Amino acid sequence: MLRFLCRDLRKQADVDVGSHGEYSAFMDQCFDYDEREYTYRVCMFKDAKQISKGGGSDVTIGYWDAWTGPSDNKYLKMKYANGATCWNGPARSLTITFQCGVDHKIIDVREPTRCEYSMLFETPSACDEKIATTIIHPNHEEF
Ligand code: MAN
Repeated sequence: MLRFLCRDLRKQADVDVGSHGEYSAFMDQCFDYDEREYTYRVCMFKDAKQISKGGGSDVTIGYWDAWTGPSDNKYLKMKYANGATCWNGPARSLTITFQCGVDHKIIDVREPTRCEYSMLFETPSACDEKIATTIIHPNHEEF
């Protein structure tokens, strides 16, 4: 029992949940988005799936990989990679872009390039960096 607890704690400690822990609320959370053909489900820091509404088995579109935002805003994007391989194509992958908003929810899912999915996700966690900057450095001129 204790061994399992330790393992879970270690697993959580290994995950990068933001420079101020702002994405810790995502731990063990899954989110769904329905579109015409599929439901997309992302389980944060774990995997992402494309679930067919017309039956058929779920397709994994990626496993948790890394934060991939630009160097000055690393926590803007995250990537799920090495999903089920497309016929004649690459392994499926998903990039999530976060935007500051009131709720934790998926706003949109697209497949701009075949088997490369992109998701727009609204969350208060993405507002944190700006807030922290304002509080810690209220007046940049002083520095
Ligand atoms: C399935 C889905 C699509 C993908 C094709 C590629 O139909 O996973 O999103 O483009 O396979 O063959």
